[in-house]
Amino acid sequence: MNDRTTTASAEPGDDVTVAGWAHEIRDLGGIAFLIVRDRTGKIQVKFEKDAMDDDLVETGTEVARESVVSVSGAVEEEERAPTGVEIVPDSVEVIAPADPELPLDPSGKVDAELPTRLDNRTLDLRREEAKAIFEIRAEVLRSAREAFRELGSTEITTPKIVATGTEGGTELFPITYFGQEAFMNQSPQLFKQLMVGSGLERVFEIGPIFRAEEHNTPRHLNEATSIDFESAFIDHEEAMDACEQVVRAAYEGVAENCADQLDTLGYDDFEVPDEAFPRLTYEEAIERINATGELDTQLVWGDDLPTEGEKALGDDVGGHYFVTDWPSEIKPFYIKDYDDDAELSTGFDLMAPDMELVSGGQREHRYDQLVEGFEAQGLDPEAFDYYTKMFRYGMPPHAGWAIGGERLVMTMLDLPNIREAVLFPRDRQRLSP
Ligand code: ATP
Ligand code: AMO
Repeated sequence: MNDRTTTASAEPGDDVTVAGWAHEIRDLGGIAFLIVRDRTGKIQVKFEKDAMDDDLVETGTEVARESVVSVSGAVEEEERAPTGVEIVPDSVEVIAPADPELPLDPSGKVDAELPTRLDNRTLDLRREEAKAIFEIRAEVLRSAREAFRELGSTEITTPKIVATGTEGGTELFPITYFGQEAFMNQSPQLFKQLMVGSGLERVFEIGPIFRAEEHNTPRHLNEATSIDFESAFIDHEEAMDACEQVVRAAYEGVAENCADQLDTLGYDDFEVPDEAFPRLTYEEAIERINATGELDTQLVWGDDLPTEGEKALGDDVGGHYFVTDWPSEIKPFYIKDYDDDAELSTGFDLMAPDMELVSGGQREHRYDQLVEGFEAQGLDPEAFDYYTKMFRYGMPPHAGWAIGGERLVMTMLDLPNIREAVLFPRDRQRLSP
């Protein structure tokens, strides 16, 4: 198969072998066409029944759709062919026949429900639209990595089996680790912080996070991809600058390198956000939400922003925006409060625009205050000794954030369900494939 040509590179005058899937067969009587599809596109194979060997015609025109085939022959110019060229075959081989009963139609002519698609993801990803999402997702990760490199940060990978949680006790998946209780990690938070005190200073990680989320919603997963950044010697304002740079780079990468995929998905107006993302304080955010009149009860200081509130404010602002200066009590222990106001935290969220895309903040790097913060949130500082003790040996001021990778793709492409952006989603009902 090494002398195989892709369908996209078959040129008139060439003698080629293409291999791919039997996408469609059109039998018009005296003439029949087999459309072969591979990752680069499709090509028409022409069978003139009277002029060709019967076995060849039979193999090429009676093959079950979605079988894997290999076709050898001459490429000819043909303006009636969908791509302007076609293959006149001298051999057709069925390499792997498909069952004639397919669980879904990869040509996309018959719509399938999301659960059916997810149960048969391999077939689903033969559809151009589904495939385009994952090509775009790959470009998002590639351009994020490049932006992290421009920021001078080093890629790290941290353990996913851990002894303690960080993002709230109820959302942990417990596992048994050689007879000891352990958990799937909810966030690389503590490890990335430990790295800012190492010689690396500025790090990023793109990896899985695990959350036993209570709710089955279109924007929550139980296994998600976190795009984390953490840097020594920056404050929360600079962390927001870096966050904006990475999010923008992802949009730019997609705009520059995924024109075909955007076209397949029907986006003729894909826009890279051009304005700086506005930074609203939490206080301004609740005032503006209250002013929309969309909520039954008015929000007061200390309330978390409810989903309807986020939607109302997202409609009001219209694009990405940060919410800053949150009440300390609703942000995690590792976020630093303002030095002159212990009620006010340096934590921030980035909204996109009606869903949280990023959380971050400046971190508490002072040992005594960090330990007090654990106690205030009812956590046992002893259990986190592996983390806190490093704060006794020279931990610089630092800040960072995490972007939800699937939410980035979802909000960028306006996907109705986050599962569209995951190959094999994990949710309350779904543990396989
Ligand atoms: P039949 O006798 O059954 O009509 P035929 O061998 O006479 O078949 P044509 O009349 O040449 O075939 O073509 C049938 C249809 O296929 C026509 O609509 C024609 O436009 C189309 N067609 C013919 N050749 C090609 C080709 N190479 N690519 C795309 N369409 C083609
Ligand atoms: P947070 O818990 O807000 O912050 O998570 C960061 C981002 O990850 C995404 N996300 C999810 N996406 C899909 N399904 C989920 N269940 C899910 N949970 C989170 C969201 C969210 O904004 N340690 C902090 C980050 C930091 O401060 O650096 C953290 O994990 O897009």
